[in-house]
Amino acid sequence: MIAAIHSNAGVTVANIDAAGHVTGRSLYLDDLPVMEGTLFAKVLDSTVAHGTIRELDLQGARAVDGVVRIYTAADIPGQNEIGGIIADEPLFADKLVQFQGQPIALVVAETEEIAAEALALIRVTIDPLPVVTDPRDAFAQGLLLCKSRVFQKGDASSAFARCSHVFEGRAETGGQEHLYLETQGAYAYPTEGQGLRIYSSTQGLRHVQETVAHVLGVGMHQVEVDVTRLGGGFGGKEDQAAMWASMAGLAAWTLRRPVKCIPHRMEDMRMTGKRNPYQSDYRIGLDANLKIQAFEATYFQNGGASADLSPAILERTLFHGTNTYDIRHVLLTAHSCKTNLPPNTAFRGFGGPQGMFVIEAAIDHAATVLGIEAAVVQEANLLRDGSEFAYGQVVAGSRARECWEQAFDAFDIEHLRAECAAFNQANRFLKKAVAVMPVCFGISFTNTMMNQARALVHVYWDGSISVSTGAVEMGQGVNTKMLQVAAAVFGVHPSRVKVETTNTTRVANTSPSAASATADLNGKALEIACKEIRDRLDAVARAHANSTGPVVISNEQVTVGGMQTDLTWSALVKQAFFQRVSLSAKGHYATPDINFDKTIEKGHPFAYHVYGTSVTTATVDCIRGTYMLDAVRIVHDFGTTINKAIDLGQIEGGLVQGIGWMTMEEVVYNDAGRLLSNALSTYKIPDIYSVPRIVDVRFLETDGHELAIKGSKAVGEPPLMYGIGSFFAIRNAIRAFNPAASVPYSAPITPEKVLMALHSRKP
Ligand code: LUZ
Ligand code: MOS
Repeated sequence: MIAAIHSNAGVTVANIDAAGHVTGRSLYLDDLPVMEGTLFAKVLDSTVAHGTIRELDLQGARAVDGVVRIYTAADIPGQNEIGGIIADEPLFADKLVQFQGQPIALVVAETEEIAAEALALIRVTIDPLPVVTDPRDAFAQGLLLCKSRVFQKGDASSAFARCSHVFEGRAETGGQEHLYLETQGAYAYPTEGQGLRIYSSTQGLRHVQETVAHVLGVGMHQVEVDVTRLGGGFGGKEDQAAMWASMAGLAAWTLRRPVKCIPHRMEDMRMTGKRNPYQSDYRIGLDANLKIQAFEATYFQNGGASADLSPAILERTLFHGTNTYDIRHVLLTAHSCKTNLPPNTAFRGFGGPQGMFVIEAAIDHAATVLGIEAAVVQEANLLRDGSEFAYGQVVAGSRARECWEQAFDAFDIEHLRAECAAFNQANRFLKKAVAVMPVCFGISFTNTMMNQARALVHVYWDGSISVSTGAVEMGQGVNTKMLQVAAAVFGVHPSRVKVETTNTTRVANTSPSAASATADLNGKALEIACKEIRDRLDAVARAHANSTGPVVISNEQVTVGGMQTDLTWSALVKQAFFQRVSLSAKGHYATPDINFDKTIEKGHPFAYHVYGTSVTTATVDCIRGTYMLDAVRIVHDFGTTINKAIDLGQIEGGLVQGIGWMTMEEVVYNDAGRLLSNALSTYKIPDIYSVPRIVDVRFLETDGHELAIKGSKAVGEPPLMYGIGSFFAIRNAIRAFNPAASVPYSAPITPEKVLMALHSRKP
């Protein structure tokens, strides 16, 4: 892998988790020492996608030796309700089941094997009802999870009449299984005096805490949630961790014994929701200069059986419906459709990628018919400062053109195209093509309220430092970034700093670690807390040096007013302690200047946007329908990165995950709502062989953004959308073989679809 890095950013600290991960010492949920008396819980889920439960016979299961208790909806002391945004999701199906995989009962036993044995003895009789799996069908039947939304700018319908070229069509994208290496799970144990502590594999501690409290009918203060780290989340554990925690919590609470509830891979795959599949209609109008004058899209989101996060995901689809283009007349309509599938949920990009694919399909459609490169249309329409998004935010600090131009320069795209043309001349059955994918992603939770975070910092009197924030480490390196922030404020060596587990008792009311905003929000809160302690220490240092000058702590040495003192970091801390100065502080941060008014669908919801451009080269084997990605070359707007190695890892991981979504990961349910791609034998994710042969990431050097932590722009989700380029590169290669090929805008573009397209003729 080639990584040409251009940045003058500061010292890179190695990921503090790296050694633990490669030596197997890092602790995950299932590695916690098992407490004596621990019970094991297993979920019985519905094998019918829609129906009414006529009979639930627990007799046989109850009789199994070692079964402690079996829970159903009737056994819930509080509310049988776990919905995050809308209260439409029962923990256990009561009368009605609405998807295959929906929990009906929970068996709690002395061992996991006993629980599994008992599970098999439960008899459920369900009278089937009609099953809907297709979002357009659901829409036609009026089955919606929430109110439909419309983003509007200008007057699209009349603008089309003035356009020289108008194209319309359909685009669809599939679901995506999160496939975090660590499955979902929770370990709950009762604490003294009606308390409960829950170790959860979750991105969203507050949601777990409030859901468990709600299910038990107690206050949030009685439920403590603790997270060391996750073996991946990708959005799948933003809200859907609450179910497993509620199961373990319910049993631990009522039995007053520790209870573990960790699903196996196939249980996890069939019971949890995935990325929302979308089906969409588009209409695009261009003038004679290829400026997009009007764009219209209608999105049918497949939400599954309950709202979960789908209403918020729907919103982000609308925010990113015009990707990185300046379009005068826009009309975007989004419907969240209720189907009999597991509730679909957050997945890296959160509806943004689904929206961006549609406009990229529309542009590609226009370019195909006009006989030009899509890049010509893309370039003619890139955002400029002063452009206005359909949602009213005015573009400032756009890097869209810089990224685009630097990509064309650095990677010599004309030369890449010429190489492809020469190769295609020389090869009859192998065809190569290039596609360019510019990306613009908004940073902030679209729900303004969620853009807040807190941190708690203790400096111990030996000079070591304890840092707690609301950030959850899930492989993205956020703990390393938090450590860097604290070490920088105090001017100490990073080894002085311990980043603690994420815990609701130390840091309350966390927003989930999501929306690419975790390092920004928690880093800013942490900086505030650290600076408060630093200010107190500075006062002590000034008094000691008898000076009013500025205090600098660097390499643990204290300088006041430019004069070296006899104080080291630890001597200063000790002196402050002896003077009874507080060495602890709490920081609170709320992103300034953001707002959004849903009644008019206008505002300034994002702190800033992240930009980038990828250039993908693909080779298609026109006999087999297989393909290979030769190279993905990227210019990405990192700002002033705080940690190059970690940010590069996020780009590479996001890119490959996006490629997987676009080309090979196919979530398949049959008409009865049964998940067919229910294991790793039937669900293909990218492996080392499907990674592009060349991944070349260039850091666009910019001043960053004041709302980004230390100017280091958010990097979690934006790179996933570079993967969209792989769809279009493959599509272009197919058309190099067969210029009349019909290649529907239907992702993933699997080898089967490629083969069909290669030998198709336009309808
Ligand atoms: N989660 C969420 C997200 O609740 N709101 C968001 O805007 C968001 N964006 C991206 C990923 N997760
Ligand atoms: Mo996410 S999709 O940022 O949990």
